[in-house]
Amino acid sequence: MKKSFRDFLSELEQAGELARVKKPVDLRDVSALLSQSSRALLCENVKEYPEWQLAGALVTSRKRLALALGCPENDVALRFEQGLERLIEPVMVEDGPCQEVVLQGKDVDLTAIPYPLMHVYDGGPYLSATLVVSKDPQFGRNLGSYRLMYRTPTETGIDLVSPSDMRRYYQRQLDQGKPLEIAVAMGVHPYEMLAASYKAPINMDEYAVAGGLHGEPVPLVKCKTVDLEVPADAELVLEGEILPMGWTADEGPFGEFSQISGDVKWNPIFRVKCITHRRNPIFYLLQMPWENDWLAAPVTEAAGLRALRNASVEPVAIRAPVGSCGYWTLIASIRKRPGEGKNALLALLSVAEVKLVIVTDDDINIHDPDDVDWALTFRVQADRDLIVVHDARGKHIDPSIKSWEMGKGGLPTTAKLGIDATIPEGVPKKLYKRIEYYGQNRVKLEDYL
Ligand SMILES: Cc1cc2nc3c(=O)[nH]c(=O)nc-3n(C[C@H](O)[C@H](O)[C@H](O)COP(=O)(O)O)c2cc1C
Ligand SMILES: [Mn+2]
Repeated sequence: MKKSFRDFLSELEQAGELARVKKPVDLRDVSALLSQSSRALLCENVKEYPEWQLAGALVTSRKRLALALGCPENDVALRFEQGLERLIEPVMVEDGPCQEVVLQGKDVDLTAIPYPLMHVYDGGPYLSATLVVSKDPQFGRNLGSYRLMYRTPTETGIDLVSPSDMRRYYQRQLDQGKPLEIAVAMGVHPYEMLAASYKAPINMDEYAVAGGLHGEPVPLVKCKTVDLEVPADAELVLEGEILPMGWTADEGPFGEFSQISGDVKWNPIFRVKCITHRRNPIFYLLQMPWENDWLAAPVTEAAGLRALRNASVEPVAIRAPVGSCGYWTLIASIRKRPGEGKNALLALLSVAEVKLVIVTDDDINIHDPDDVDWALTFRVQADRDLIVVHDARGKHIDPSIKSWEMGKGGLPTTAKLGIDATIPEGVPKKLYKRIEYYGQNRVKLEDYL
């Protein structure tokens, strides 16, 4: 059986990485509780929402990310890449627990779902652990993760500013004055969250990526009111359409995955026609920035590995540091042939909106920031080893690109920097021979303690 969201919670608990909160919790206090917890939390008793439990802080450390992916901590990127290499198509099933309860018409009420205001200054409560399904007549089915801001009991905003497949799907409907149908599944396994946030080519169905990560097909059920399919084992699903109104409604502010309290944006509105969920569902509250950043890292890293291999450069390790939100920086070590430090920079700078890339040789442990600093210190000559790219695609929420100066719907650009911290061509490797201690292999400290 494919692993579900609940299976992941059990795995966390078995690894001692999940705490159960049994005392009744006021929804308004959940955000602070999650932010203080070193473990994942499952709130079993949410005041005024007797049907629901609430889970959060599930993937807020490398350890729990590795647990989600079932691999050692430093192998996360390689494990994700493996999943991408064995795409497995989903299967349709007749029914699933995500439709045990079906609410339509007057029963559609977003206030019945326990989702609190998360960050001070947010424009409203947000649904952020979303797997959003859509379809395009030409490009087929698509998954993405998109946040939804509460507006009314049947409407939310949707953040659809950055260039993405779904933004393009929506634009194509909008050009014909039509809405875009979407289904939003929440409480799905991290593999499905990762697949949704992976930037697959536009004509690729990301359910096959989720299948590849699971190693088996994802069972899907047909939605009740839209022509879309959602994971049968999801906790909660919203069905409806993004209205053909363009980027005209204010959405935000939101505590962004950049750690910054973001600005108001202009976005369309999502109208909910139907809500389905499990009996006694678990609501997944995904807070910014750490949970988003840890989920973003393997996606950025795997895209980097692919870019390197396409450029016929051999990667050894890669890391998207969580300090750069798992998104803006890539540090990679390679097995270099002459000139490939620069080839690697060019390949990695092409990944999404990555704006800083550091490339080292394979003797550098890129998971150790001190080792990276050492390479930067002794292998870089700034007049030779930097590449600066002007006016590449940027991302709004980076304040340094001044996107606030642009009008509604505008898309910003950014400069990109690559640093080749591999041993320069012509400098003998032996000049980097590290210190060895006399007797190092013979003498054992434990024999003396
Ligand atoms: C938790 C989470 C929340 C996200 N929220 C948004 C969002 O609100 N807006 C957005 O444009 N991208 C968001 N992303 C990134 C997109 O999901 C990502 O770019 C994805 O590849 C888009 O898929 P698509 O291009 O196939 O539509 C989020 C990612 C994660 C992991
Ligand atoms: Mn896509």
